[in-house]
Amino acid sequence: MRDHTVSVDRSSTPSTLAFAATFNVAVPFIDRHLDEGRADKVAIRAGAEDVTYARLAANVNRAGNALLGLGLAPGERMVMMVKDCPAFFYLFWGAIKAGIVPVPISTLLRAADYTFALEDSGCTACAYSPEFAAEVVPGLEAADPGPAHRFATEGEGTTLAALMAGASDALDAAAATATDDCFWLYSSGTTGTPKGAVHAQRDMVVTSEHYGANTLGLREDDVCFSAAKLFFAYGLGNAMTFPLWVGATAVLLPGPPSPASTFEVIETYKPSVFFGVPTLYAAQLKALEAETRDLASLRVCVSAGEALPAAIYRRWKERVGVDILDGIGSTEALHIFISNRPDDIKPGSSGRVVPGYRARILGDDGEEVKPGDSGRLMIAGDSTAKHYWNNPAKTAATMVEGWLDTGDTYIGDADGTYLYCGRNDDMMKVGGIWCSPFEIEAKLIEHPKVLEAAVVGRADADELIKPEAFVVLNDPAEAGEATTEELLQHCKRGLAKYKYPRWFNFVESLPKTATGKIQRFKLRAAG
Ligand code: 3UK
Repeated sequence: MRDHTVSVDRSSTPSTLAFAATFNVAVPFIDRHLDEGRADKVAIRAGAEDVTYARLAANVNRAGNALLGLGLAPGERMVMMVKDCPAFFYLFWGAIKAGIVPVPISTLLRAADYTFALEDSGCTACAYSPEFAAEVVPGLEAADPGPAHRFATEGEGTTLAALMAGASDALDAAAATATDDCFWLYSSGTTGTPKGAVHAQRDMVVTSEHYGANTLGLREDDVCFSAAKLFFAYGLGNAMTFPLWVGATAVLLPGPPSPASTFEVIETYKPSVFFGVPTLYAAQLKALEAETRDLASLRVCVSAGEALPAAIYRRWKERVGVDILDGIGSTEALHIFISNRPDDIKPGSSGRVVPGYRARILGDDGEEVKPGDSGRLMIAGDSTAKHYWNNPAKTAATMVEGWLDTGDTYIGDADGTYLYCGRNDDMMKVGGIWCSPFEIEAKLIEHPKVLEAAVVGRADADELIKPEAFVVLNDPAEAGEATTEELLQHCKRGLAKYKYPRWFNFVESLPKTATGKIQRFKLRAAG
């Protein structure tokens, strides 16, 4: 086999992947397209800029040479706080091709978070979009030791753009193997200090083939648009590795995703696949009540990050005429490992295990539970992180003999589908029975007055845990006793007796992480 190639056999499911002994993943994702005749095809569309596969490959080489020219050595880390734009691709793939380990970080963080990541990663370089300088620069100044090299992607002085302008557009791929360290992503979950999940060269191939190509059925003529940003494992797959893997086109939105900004992109660039999160779909549906938008280019939509309530799936299907495929993924697994499929959808569920992955649901005794019973979801597959950087205790607690503990509680149905119940520590025991906050939230969201809901356990006067609801109404003016009574009756009608919320709080918004996950622990603490 030629160096840096991967052979893909799709005659069986899952596809069989065979990696050359010397394998640098930048070659099949970037350079392969020139051999396959896609030099003039547009790989990236961002604002007014279209980047062809030929230009992408040349700029990846320039960025890689620029990093080597600074003196970065193979294996060293480069932290990047970069918006969704072509430079993200150049830096990320240029680093990988040169043997340097890129570490994309959320661009929504504060200076102290950046200081932590810069110190924890022991990086020797940091690249950032000038838009984020107000938090990144103080974060860099406080880092001890900070990286030797720091530069903005564009603007005044020594920038990536300036370094690339003086760099050669030819670069040989650094030697590596399929299981060597390739890039990291910080995982924060809903609580706790971020942990660097170390991913191998092969991991992006595995997710792009098993989920992107085979589950979503992405093709060369698709145009992918992700509201989730590239720094998030979900966005990294959606808007970069999946389209690149099949020779398709990615559309980027550099700014924040809102109903207006995402509709604008869809109407202008006519993507065929859209990737969002449940909160955004809910907000988009609300906006569509007041305005009409042309979303006819979409053939399928994807939701991940948190569970998609069945009511949102149905409303979207009714109004937009397109399915939303819910799937669960994680930073540690790199992308989605249980999912609905275009031809196989069970609204309100996460769907089935993606071929190429394995799943088990364990009870408190560590044994697999029966179908219909809830337990801890463990998964295994070839894209899971090797370990957490510099954190053997967390690694040992989460990654056990090839299995990854997701931290989620799930029910496996006898029909092979998986039902999300909540994070392990969000589950409530009500009247001695485990009760899923998500089930009650999904019931509340069915009600036409409800935009979003979160449910937590709270002790009543007898110190017994009962569900408490936090509700965001479509029209805040309807908060009050009459609506409380309506929601109460709605829940009593549709849920097992013990599950209806005993308290209702009307709130303006729910506490969420940067990636859109409800922070139920904050609501518990607020009580
Ligand atoms: C939760 C879901 C129910 C779940 C991610 C797609 O979200 C991603 O990664 P994170 O590391 O969080 C992982 C945790 O998020 N979750 C994600 N998707 C769903 N819960 N239904 C879902 N569909 O608690 C999981 O453990 O931020 C999502 C692809 C790549 C990703 N990294």
